[in-house]
Amino acid sequence: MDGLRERYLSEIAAATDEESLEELRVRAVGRKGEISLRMRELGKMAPEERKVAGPELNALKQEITSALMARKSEIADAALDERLRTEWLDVTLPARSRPSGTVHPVSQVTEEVTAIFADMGFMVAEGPQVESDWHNFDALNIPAEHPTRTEMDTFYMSHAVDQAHPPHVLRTHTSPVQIRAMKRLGAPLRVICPGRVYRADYDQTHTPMFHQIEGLAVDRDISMANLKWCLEEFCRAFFEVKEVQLRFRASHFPFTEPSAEVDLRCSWEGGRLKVSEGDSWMEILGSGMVHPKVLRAGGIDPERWQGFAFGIGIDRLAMLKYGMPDLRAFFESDLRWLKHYGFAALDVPGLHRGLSGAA
Ligand code: 2NL
Repeated sequence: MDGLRERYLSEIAAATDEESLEELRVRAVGRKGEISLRMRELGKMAPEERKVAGPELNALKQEITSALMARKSEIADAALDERLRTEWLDVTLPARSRPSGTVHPVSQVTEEVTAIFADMGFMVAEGPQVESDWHNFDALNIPAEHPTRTEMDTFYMSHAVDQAHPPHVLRTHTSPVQIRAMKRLGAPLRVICPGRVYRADYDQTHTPMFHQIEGLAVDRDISMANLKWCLEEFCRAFFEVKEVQLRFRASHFPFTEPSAEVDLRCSWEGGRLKVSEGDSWMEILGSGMVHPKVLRAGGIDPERWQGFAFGIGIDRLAMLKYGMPDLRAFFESDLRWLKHYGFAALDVPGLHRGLSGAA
């Protein structure tokens, strides 16, 4: 018995981790452990012998069990000490002053415009940037011989001329997203579609990729009056002014009839835009009543439904609102420009507390 005691106590003292301690416990006092087997042999002993050996074995089992527990907490304490020694953190180090990335003005303005129209009940939809020419042109009543369809203006994905499979294009406007929305959701419908669009054009005021937002509202008796109210509300919210004055100028687009370009009254003082005062007019968007053929292409019966639509260039809107003079700088990824014109990442535009956070 003494030998047994010595052996286990020294093995327990020598153990350095929880696994070997557990292995020891099973071997000594587990159900099939050495001490348990000895206890089972008590039955075969003479009564006087058993009287001595029984309590002794019980005491030994207790002693080993508490030695195991004591050693176990020693090991845990040592492990914690080691973690405290190695895994420390200097909380007195100065914090980083602010995140260094910024939100691009195009993203900011996209968020602002979608927030305004979402507030008027428009849903936001997106679609592919590589489109079939049916979605980009035919469905929008743009005829096969229309000049915008030539490679002078449109980027084609392939030069293969195959009557059965006309090549896909980089979408030249976000209108195809609205065609898809009409087909998917039917009427009535209010949808706003922001995104990248592509045209083969590059000079001081044009980049081959730019950003557009188009809006579409289809209902039983929607009119130019509803369009005008929506656009006025939009301009008041976007430019963060009490009143605006809009001028509708007759125009032409294949996908709307009648069509109008919309100008906003403004003044330019010292190169800085002032909305709703002065004698200048600035063109901000194109709009009109959706052409019956376009409704039909979207699977909507033009005898029962009508709608208005508009298209806004986001990049130009951003230049106007935030006073950025050169469009090409938008896409040069110059860190100094991004820092200067970028927005704080956590200032999400919403109508509840001043659209751009400037108020
Ligand atoms: C512009 C002109 C416009 C539309 C876009 C549209 C879309 C559908 C049906 C009818 Cl699905 N129209 N979009 C309508 C009028 C003008 O954009 O000059 N944008 C900068």
